Amino acid sequence: NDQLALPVGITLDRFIMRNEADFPFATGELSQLLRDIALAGKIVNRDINRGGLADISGQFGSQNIQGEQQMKLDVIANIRFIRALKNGGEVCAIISEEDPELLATGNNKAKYVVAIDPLDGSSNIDSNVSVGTIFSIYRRLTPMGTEPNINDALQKGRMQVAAGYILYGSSTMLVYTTGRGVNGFTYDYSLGEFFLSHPQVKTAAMGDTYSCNEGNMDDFPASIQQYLHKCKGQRLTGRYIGSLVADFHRNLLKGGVYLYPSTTKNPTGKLRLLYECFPLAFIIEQAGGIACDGKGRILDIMPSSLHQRSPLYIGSTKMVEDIYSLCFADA
Ligand code: AHM
Ligand code: MG
Repeated sequence: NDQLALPVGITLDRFIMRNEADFPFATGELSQLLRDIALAGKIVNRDINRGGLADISGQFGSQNIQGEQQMKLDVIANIRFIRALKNGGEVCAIISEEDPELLATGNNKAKYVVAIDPLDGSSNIDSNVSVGTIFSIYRRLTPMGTEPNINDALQKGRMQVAAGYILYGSSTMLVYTTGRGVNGFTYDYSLGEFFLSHPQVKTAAMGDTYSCNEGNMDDFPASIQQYLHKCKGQRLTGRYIGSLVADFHRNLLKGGVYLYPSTTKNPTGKLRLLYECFPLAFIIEQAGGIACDGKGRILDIMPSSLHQRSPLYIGSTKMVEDIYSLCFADA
């Protein structure tokens, strides 16, 4: 019976609305902003699913019949999210991985600032590997009604109001937190809706998976090399997709640790604080895990530039603490 096959869970919209009712002074702006992001995510999801047809239909990243280069999916995703955030009207400034400067939306009366990586891991698309969108939301620091400036985006991770990601994987999921736990929603294609599938996600204190690019092992700090030897000694499982959202999501659900240390090529690490490390650190802490850069908590770092990088060790608390103590002994 088809009727019975329909999901009966809570939709993302309803969930957001219910949660809003818990805040006595909520104006609905954050709720609207989350809905705007979810809508842009649905559109990008559609673009990605058609991405495989690029070569035969002359879409993303290929040449069209006039010989002009078509836009890459990460550029398209950037346009989609920026358009949704601008039109939504709740955001005064955006910092995107795709744009070097802070982007003022012109909505000077809006109170939120968004940092976003519109399509992380996009180099994986050609081989049909999962990719993701990562976002982080802050309250602006400059007074409402004025032009936003760079200081609105340069806040400690701890100041985030909400953060989340969309994983375009074997199924599409949106996972987010507003500081009251982490909830995950799975996209139902036939209905065009996200449904609550993973309420109040908690990560294990100890996992059996470690994820890093071991090809760089000889360039890692001694403490991290030592940690990896320990993982192997304990016969832990090595899993590395090379797509941050996918690696993070697996470890969140199953327990484990993700490592992106400093290397010779990337002396301060590869991943970006504002739209990669901070949002995932907020999520992991809300799920009972932890994130550090080898010196301290990720969420306590005060960024000094928009595209600042940081080493990242994130996941199950016991594993990250283990890394931290080795780094500490090394220093
Ligand atoms: P990107 O923002 O240019 O896509 O790079 C970020 C990606 C992450 O998704 C992934 O975890 C990491 O880079 C992989 O890096 P590497 O190929 O060095 O292992
Ligand atoms: Mg990225």
